[in-house]
Formats: sequence, structure tokens, C-alpha cells
Amino acid sequence: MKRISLLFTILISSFFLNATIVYTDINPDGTPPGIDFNQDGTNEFNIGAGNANGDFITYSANSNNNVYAIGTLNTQNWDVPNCVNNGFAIGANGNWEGQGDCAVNGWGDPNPTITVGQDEYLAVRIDLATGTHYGWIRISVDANGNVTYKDYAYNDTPNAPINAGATEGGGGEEPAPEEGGKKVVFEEITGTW
Ligand SMILES: [Ca+2]
Ligand SMILES: [Ca+2]
Repeated sequence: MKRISLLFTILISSFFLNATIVYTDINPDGTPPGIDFNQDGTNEFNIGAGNANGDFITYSANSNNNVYAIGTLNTQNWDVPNCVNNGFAIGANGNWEGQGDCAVNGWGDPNPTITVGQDEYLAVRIDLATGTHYGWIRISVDANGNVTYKDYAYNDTPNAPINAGATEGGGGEEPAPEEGGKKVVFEEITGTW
């Protein structure tokens, strides 16, 4: 029974690893010119400096690329990202109101979703050749509003959620059987027995 459980665990782990989160470390941490999630030479987000180093990002090249923002065009908080905590499920239900650019530190005003000196996550949506994907960018902001970029990742399964900070395993909830994943695993296990 133990062996079966172990096999089960390995198969589950293998499956979710295959679900694949594409992770990129920024090394050393700092302010790269942009974020290229799939490493194809085209940045999904470009990083610039306004009030402080690396404090705004733009992504007008693709209209579906976006950042989870605090507000909407109507509330005028549309261009301030709503930074999320580690483990936050980033998916289709996010407030995708970044509208082409975002000031990470709130255009010089404090971004209320950021704690100075603490890891924060930008929740992002990107369009790649394979479809719409969800991802995160880990940053920290100092007392002067300078932004340090640390690493980033996206789920290579289109439309599938990712947990902020997740680097493997799909990062979201267990997929429903009709969505593919779990069903396949159980079929494999049945076949093995
Ligand atoms: Ca790219
Ligand atoms: Ca790093």
C-alpha cells in the first residue's frame, strides 16, 4: 500500500511538473529593460523610470497584456498595480485594468498595496502565440520608490491560473477532471495497476 501511495505521489508530482510554470530568475536583482516571459526576444513588458528607478512598466505592444490594477479608468486608479501576496491565485477574474502602463509606486504617491522593503508580486496577463497566460513578477520597492525586480514566471497552459510566487506545479487549484489534468493521471494509474 505504501508503494502504491508513493507511486501515486510521484505520478501526481510528475504530472503537475509537466503542467509547467516557466520561471526566469533576474540575476542579479535589479532593473532589467523589460520582462520577456517566454525568452523569445520580445518583451511582454518594458520597464522605465519616471519618479524613481524602474518605477513604471509599459505593455502597449499587445492589447491583451495587462496588470492587475487597483481601480478602473472611471476611478482613476487604473494605472496603479494592485500588488498581491505570495500564493494569491492569479487568473481570469483579476481586475485587468492596467490600460497600457502602470506606475508600480503610484506615480510618486505611495502605492497602498506595497509594503516598503517587502517582496510584492505584480499579477500579470500576457498574450503569447499559444494564447492568454497568467503570470507574476516579484519586486520590492524601497523608501524612495525605487523598484528592484527579482524574478518572474507564467503558467504555460493557456488560461490556467498561477499562484503568485509559484515556480512549479501549475500553482493553482487542482484542475477539474474535465479540464484534462487529473483525469489523465487517474487513467495512467489505473493502467499501471
Ligand atoms: Ca516574449
Ligand atoms: Ca533574482
